[in-house]
Amino acid sequence: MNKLKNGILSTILILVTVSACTNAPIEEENLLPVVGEDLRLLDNIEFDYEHAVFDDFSSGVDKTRWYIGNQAWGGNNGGVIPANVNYTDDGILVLTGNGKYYSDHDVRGVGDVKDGRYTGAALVSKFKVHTGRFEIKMKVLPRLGACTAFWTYANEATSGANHEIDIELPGGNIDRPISFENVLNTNYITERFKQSQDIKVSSLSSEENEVYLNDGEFHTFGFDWYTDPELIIYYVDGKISAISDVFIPNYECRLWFGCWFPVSSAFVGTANFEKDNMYVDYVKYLPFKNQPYETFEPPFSGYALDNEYPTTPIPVPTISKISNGTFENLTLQEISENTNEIELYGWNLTKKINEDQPLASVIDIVDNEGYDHSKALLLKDGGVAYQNIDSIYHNFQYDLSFYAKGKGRAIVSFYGKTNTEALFSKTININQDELTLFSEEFIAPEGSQSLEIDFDTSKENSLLIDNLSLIKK
Ligand SMILES: [Ca+2]
Repeated sequence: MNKLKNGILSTILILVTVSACTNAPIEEENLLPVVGEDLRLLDNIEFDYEHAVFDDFSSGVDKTRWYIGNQAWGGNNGGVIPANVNYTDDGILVLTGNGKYYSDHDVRGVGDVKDGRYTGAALVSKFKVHTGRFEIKMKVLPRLGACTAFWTYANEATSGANHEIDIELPGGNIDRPISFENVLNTNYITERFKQSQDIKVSSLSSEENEVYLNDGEFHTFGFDWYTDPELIIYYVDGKISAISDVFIPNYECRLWFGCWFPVSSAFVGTANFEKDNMYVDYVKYLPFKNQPYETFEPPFSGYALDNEYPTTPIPVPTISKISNGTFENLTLQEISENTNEIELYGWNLTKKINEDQPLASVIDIVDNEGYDHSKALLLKDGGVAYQNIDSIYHNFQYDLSFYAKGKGRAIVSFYGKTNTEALFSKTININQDELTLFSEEFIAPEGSQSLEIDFDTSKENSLLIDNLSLIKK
């Protein structure tokens, strides 16, 4: 490996020397690409179009091409499961992640968490891959705590070889804060020998445009994997995001992509959400000709049966960023006398500081009084409910709606890196005899990282709330 690395360095030195002697302009195509440039192939590299793979999932998941993962890795999660794999009429693959506040219990995990929380979805290639260009066009799962990833993987237990190239989001676990402004590019040859690069994508352009990779748009992510010279060139939307020339894999492997829930919050944060999706437009693999690799049969087990593949398309899902806004699956357990705040599947239920009544007297989940005789949240005499939503950035636009009855307030606040002072706040006063629909539009101000919605009521008033939704436009 060092030999090849030195080879690259001496090539650069020779070019610099020659140009210095002749005073001629450096011919760009002879130099290695650099971070921030547009993606291009190294000189004298050709694609092997005959063995290329392109899948736009227009008719769902092709059984001849893909395994659907049904397995878990790491701990404290529910793994990746076939029930979380779907596709839409217009050929978009929908990979669902159920977070910490998932309350439906209509899917079951295959990891050590069984109740459906922390379950993701992944596809794994039945075909083997080696060097070449790997590309995915996707919308990332837009919340912290779920890792959206596109990776090659070959693990050999006997030798300890772990040949892996990863694109992972959100980034920021090295440079902080964890956010969708960053992407993580990592390559391994063993679990220990790896290079991980954490890139703020806006830094790739001199124009300093803000880039938030969870902005609801499709983005293209990929890497060119060379073994001669040993080099991986990672890119986002056609711009080179990172280059690695150490720990370059050379085993044949499988191509994976999906979303999953890492045990450590230090990696991609905490999954403080109910449900959200990753969407995949296409996956592309263009092998390179004449690049050496080790033939290898990557062991693989833990996948869906043929009858577990999705068979009918689903409509494009609408995801509310508010967890459990219908209150249907929520039940209040007995609240002890001196408890002042409880957390219930995304909702923080508390009371005003000067309220002397016990918490159980000022908050409740009530049957039959909500929208269409469903469950609803009841606050009275200083009862307070609030919920935080992460990964909300400058200029993101939302439609907020909810039903309310009674007297109280809703306050929507946008926060930056700390939750001490709001960047922008709006109060919606509620005073209704009947359950009434409230709707508001919001645009996140500059510096936003999160949003909080608070409901409160005052002494001798009560407020009933149901069907909250916050939809990103
Ligand atoms: Ca309800």
